Amino acid sequence: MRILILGGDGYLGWPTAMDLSAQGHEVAVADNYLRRRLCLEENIDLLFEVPDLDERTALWQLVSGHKIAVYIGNLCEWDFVAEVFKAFNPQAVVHYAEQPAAPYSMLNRKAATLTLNNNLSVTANVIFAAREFCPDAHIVKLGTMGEYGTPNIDIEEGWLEVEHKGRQHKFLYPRQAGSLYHTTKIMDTDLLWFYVRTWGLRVTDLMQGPVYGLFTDETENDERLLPYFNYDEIFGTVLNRFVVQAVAGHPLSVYGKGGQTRGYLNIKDTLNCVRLSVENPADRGELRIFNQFTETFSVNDLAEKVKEAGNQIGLKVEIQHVTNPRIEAEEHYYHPRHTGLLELGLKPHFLTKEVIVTMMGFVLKYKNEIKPNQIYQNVKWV
Ligand code: USQ
Repeated sequence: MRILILGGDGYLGWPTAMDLSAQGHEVAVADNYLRRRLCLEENIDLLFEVPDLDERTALWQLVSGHKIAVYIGNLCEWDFVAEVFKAFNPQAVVHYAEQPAAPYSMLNRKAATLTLNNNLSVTANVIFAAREFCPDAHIVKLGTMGEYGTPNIDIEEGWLEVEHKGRQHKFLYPRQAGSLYHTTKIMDTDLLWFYVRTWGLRVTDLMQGPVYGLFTDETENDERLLPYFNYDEIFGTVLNRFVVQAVAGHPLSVYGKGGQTRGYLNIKDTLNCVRLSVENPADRGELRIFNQFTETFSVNDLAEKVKEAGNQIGLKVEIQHVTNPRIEAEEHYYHPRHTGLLELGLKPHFLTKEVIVTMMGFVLKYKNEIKPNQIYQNVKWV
């Protein structure tokens, strides 16, 4: 298939591009390096530098023999979007091209406005481009489990059958997010659902939990192909942060009581979920929703796992409960369903001690590059 990956420079976009290309699909990536620019502006350092898309795709062609086309430009601008869709004529579009960090969206008004404008404009442009240039193409959109929040009832897979005064109707499952970033994902889902109903688009919305890890089949043997690895408060996800903190000898930063529970997945499973979705498309006029995670853990569970793994390789790991900078429930019910992707054939990679030890072994090589001032950046929800 011809698969266009929007946000192809990112933590997940680049590994997805290589994975689909390795399966023999014809892949193109589009990106404007927004994440790199925001990191520079906020003085955020990555654990290691990563080459730009021209260099990465050249390297990929060298090691795999597969070519990935690169389009550099801003997907908020219609002319660029139109040019890419006309030139590549995709059969599937994987849409990662969003400002992806909850803390960044809560930094200040400018960051909030950028998140709103960027995320909603790109989604709208993807919808308009699909309709105009490739109405049969399948849009695979990265949403987030955070759209649902932490309700006191079971979370269904996208939809809820509601009975009211003796009558029944199926609605999108109620959404109540915990950050502006997560709220833009709710708005994306609403936009997609409106245009699925109105124009009969073909859409899969993936409600993804926090991702951890670095290594995929394509990067395991060549570290030059690795994705970004953020461990800072703004762009780093919790398990990746804990691994770096453990290696640096910094206490693990558990926010508040640490009972916050989420659905997590290994980066390898992100790629598998996206591939399964692309290769088994939604129907025309269907908004298909999958909850994309493999296991649920509280922050306390993760901290304990990282501590145990660290101890196994001789690291002294402390856990510290710090004041929670976020507004979120710290003890709550959490029971989300996640059967759709398993039914499509997903074989999960679970979070074992070995997985954490392997990550630590890699991060240890960069121990001297870790900057403790990145760990807290003082972003507060209030
Ligand atoms: N947390 C800590 N200590 C830390 C960092 C985080 O206790 O040092 C807690 C947070 O308060 C939260 C949980 O760990 O309760 C997860 O935080 P996170 O930063 O790993 O994840 P989050 O901000 O929710 O966002 C990440 C990705 C985002 C994706 C989302 C999936 O950055 O792109 O959409 O995970 S989900 O959380 O399921 O909505």
